[in-house]
Amino acid sequence: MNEHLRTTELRGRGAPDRLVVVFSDIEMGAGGRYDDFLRSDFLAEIIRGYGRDPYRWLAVDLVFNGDTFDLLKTRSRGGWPTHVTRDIGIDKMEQVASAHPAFFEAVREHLAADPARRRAFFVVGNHDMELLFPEVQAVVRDRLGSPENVRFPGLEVDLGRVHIEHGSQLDPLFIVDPERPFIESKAGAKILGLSWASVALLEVAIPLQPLLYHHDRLKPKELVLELIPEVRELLIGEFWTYWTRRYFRDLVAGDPLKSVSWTMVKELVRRLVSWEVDVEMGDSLQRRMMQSEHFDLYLVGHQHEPGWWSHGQRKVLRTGCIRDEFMLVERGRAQVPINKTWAEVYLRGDDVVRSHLVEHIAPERPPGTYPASIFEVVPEVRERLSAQRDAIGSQKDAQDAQEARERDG
Ligand SMILES: [Mn+2]
Repeated sequence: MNEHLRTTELRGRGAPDRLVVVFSDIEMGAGGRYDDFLRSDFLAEIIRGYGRDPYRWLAVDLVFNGDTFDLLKTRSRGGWPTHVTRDIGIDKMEQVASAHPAFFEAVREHLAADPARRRAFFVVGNHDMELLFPEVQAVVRDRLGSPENVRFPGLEVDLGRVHIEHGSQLDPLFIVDPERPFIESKAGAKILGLSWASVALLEVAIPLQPLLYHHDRLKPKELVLELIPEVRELLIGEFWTYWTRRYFRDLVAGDPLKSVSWTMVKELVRRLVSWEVDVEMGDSLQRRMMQSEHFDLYLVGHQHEPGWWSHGQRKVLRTGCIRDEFMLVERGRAQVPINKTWAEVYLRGDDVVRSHLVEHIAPERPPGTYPASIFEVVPEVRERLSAQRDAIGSQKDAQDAQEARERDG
């Protein structure tokens, strides 16, 4: 038959029968000033809203798309162990759950009010990889009243023609082997197979939490480092000590591939601190979206910056974070809370009818849970810097001199 005589069916979508609400990077911690999202009562109210008009006529799925819990920054066993066993995972999850009863209460009520048409999904991110342990999942499920409709799909989930993943698997710093999430320690324990960047954060950056907990929430990162250059110097020095120590360990073990330079450490710190993953992440998802008609919508988080890319009826939505972040203005004289964004996706069967980002003004962070000035850390940072110089000084000076020679020559 002549192709040109074939009809092209006009396929409308009709009214939605399901709403999928997607939150990422809530990063609830163990409470107190180091907790990056204290206002779970605010989030609880948002969740309750999805059980009321005009949504209650729809099936409503809640998807927590990674870094829901900030287990990475939660202390256990008096520090931040890099060998994360099941028991350490349980301990951290219990601490976070105890600090955020309002969140668990709201999700629990949401599911219980219409169990046949409501589900909650917890996708794993790089701050809550512990959720891969069934026993850590059990802690969450238990706090939600152990309903059937709480799901732990792992690193990604597809709901109809919607693909959802946190985004850390698209980030070379945080990618883990999905086939091998657990590894065995020398002592024979089952531990999380953390990425090298997560290990470096646990060993170097997170222990600086008492000093820099709030600076980590500020944007733009480059301005923070420009206003307090001592912070950049401290970070580079700490990572330098860390990488060179590891370098010498591996050198003794005879690994010829390991070599570290001051320039390389500076580059690593720049990547870790200023979070420039935009290009790689955005590109790969956009390519998939444009090249395949398998999914109508791709949802991603991780980068703490909302984004929207479309190609006709298909799109990529990047949700911003729910954790508290602030925009530094007037050379550090003021900080403005950054609005929260998440995604709403309306489906009919497996097809996406429409989707969009929702923006909400940030709830107030309780007084006393952030420093009065971002500059108040300067004296202590300077003190640590001079201790650091004493420890690594000659080595670092030699590298600097070498680099200067290379530049000039
Ligand atoms: Mn993340």
